[in-house]
Amino acid sequence: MSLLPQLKRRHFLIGSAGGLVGAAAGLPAMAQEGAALPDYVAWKDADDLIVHSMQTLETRRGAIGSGLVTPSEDLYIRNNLPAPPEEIVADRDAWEIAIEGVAEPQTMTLGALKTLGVETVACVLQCSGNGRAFFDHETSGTQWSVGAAGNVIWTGVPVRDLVAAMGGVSDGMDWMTGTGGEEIPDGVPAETIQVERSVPRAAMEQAILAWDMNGTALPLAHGGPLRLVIPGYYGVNNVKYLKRLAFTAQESPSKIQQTGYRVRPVGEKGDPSQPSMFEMSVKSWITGPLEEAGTGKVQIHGVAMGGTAALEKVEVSVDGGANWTVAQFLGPDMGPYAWRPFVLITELGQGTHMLASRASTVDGQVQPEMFEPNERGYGHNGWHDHAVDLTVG
Ligand SMILES: Nc1nc2c(c(=O)[nH]1)N[C@H]1C(S)=C(S)[C@@H](COP(=O)(O)O)O[C@H]1N2
Ligand SMILES: [Mo]
Repeated sequence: MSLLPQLKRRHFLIGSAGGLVGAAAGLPAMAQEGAALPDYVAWKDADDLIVHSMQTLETRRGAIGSGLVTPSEDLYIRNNLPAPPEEIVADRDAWEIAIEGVAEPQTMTLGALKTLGVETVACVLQCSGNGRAFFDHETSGTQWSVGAAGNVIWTGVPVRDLVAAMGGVSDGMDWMTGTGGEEIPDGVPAETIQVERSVPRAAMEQAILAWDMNGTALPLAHGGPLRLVIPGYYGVNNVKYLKRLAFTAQESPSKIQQTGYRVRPVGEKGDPSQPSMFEMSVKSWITGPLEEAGTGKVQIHGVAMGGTAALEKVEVSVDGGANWTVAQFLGPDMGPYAWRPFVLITELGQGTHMLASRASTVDGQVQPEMFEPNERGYGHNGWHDHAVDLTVG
């Protein structure tokens, strides 16, 4: 099985040919190439997406390109539970949300919420398991390569404004807890499957309750009518179909909080003492060209994110990391939580070149070469595994 890591790292992610190599080698079916889009996301761009399952769709690496904003049609999908029915977005302003753990708790409609304040923020939405496919050990879960991430513009009410309108957070409430609106089937204990996540209370400073994404009403598939968005935090904390926002003394008792999304050594079970997938780290990856290019001038494109801090620079290597050149950012800076497309224009001779990118933040974080494995394959930002082999000639 010594071929396995090689295949996973170098070949399967690059389009359908790689998928066939994987299948022929008897690897588990990682992507249903050509599978039709599920009904609830039928409006998405099938050509730009890999359908891993009904609940998990990934943006193709090449489709990311130099996209400053990820079109909604291309944005990945990750549902832990089946999405709620379309009815919940029929009358958006009638959607109700309970606000708890504040001086004056109340349940209010989305219509009323819209009167409390509004802000627009651009941020990366990224699944904790983005990059999971690059680990050498067998990881359970969707084998995402780079496309469980997108840069999205959200509009909604700042949680700060909401809290201020309700007399402030009650004493001792150290956590901000969001509860998803999926229906829990009868007989199933809610905490076993409910998407309920708690984050440190300080995250309320940048969090918003969003009703609009990329300039249109938030689609059901991405959490409409209302979603908790926490810029700088991994996807799972951005609770969709938000029905409750509570400031709580403890972390949620839900399984997804207590044992899920916990970083631990390979082979170990999740438990609440381990680090949770909260803040994202600095990361970048090449988005093109991915397989072949002609000799001469080439534009090497990619995207880079700082996680919670602004980017300082992105460097690109065309020789597997021996030499690095600072790339040029493309387009406007949309703030510390957004990603920035970059490009390096260079000349390449015939042969195979290993293209890599390495991002750094203004506060000194640098994307590492290697990333230590962890049981569930969370948080991979190692530049080596994210590199691509380009054949020129
Ligand atoms: N209510 C609810 N919120 C949720 C989820 C979910 O299944 N239900 N999945 C989480 C996970 S793991 C991720 S990565 C993101 C995915 O967001 P997207 O489907 O809009 O891309 O939503 C998060 N919020
Ligand atoms: Mo996720």
